[in-house]
Amino acid sequence: MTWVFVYGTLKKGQPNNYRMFDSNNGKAEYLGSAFTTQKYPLVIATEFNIPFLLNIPGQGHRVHGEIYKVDDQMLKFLDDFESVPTLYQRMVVQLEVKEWVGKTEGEEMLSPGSITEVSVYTTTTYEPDWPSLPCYESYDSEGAHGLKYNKEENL
Ligand code: PCA
Repeated sequence: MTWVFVYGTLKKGQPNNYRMFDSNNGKAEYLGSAFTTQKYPLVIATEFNIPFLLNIPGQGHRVHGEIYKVDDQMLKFLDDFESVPTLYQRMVVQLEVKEWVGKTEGEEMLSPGSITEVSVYTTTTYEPDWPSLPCYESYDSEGAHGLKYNKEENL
């Protein structure tokens, strides 16, 4: 089992969340919500309006997202889906817990305010203009930015 922090289209209410609850892809369980302890730029880029957390700590906002526990099959699915290592790279990020609902037996219980380290799909290889794009604290495909995610098939 691996914990994954999602901040983009995999969050609840976002276009790819259902993929984590398709049993053909493996298993995922929502554990809680959190913010990155450091600031990162969360930008929306490419013609497909894809959200990317750029690995530039100290720039942007503390990014809001959700922590899921996933089995090895789901982790493999997500790595393929996110085109690791070309489009995204999975790295560990430090988080401050906001809400915790995970209750699985034997599972660590985290209270709001506690600090944990979790895997996240970030990107270290980006176009030169991406760091100067507008940054968001919490991604919403339907947000006021008008940049609706439009690549449901392949990403
Ligand atoms: N999917 C991953 C990375 C960005 C995206 O759209 C996520 O939701 O965290």
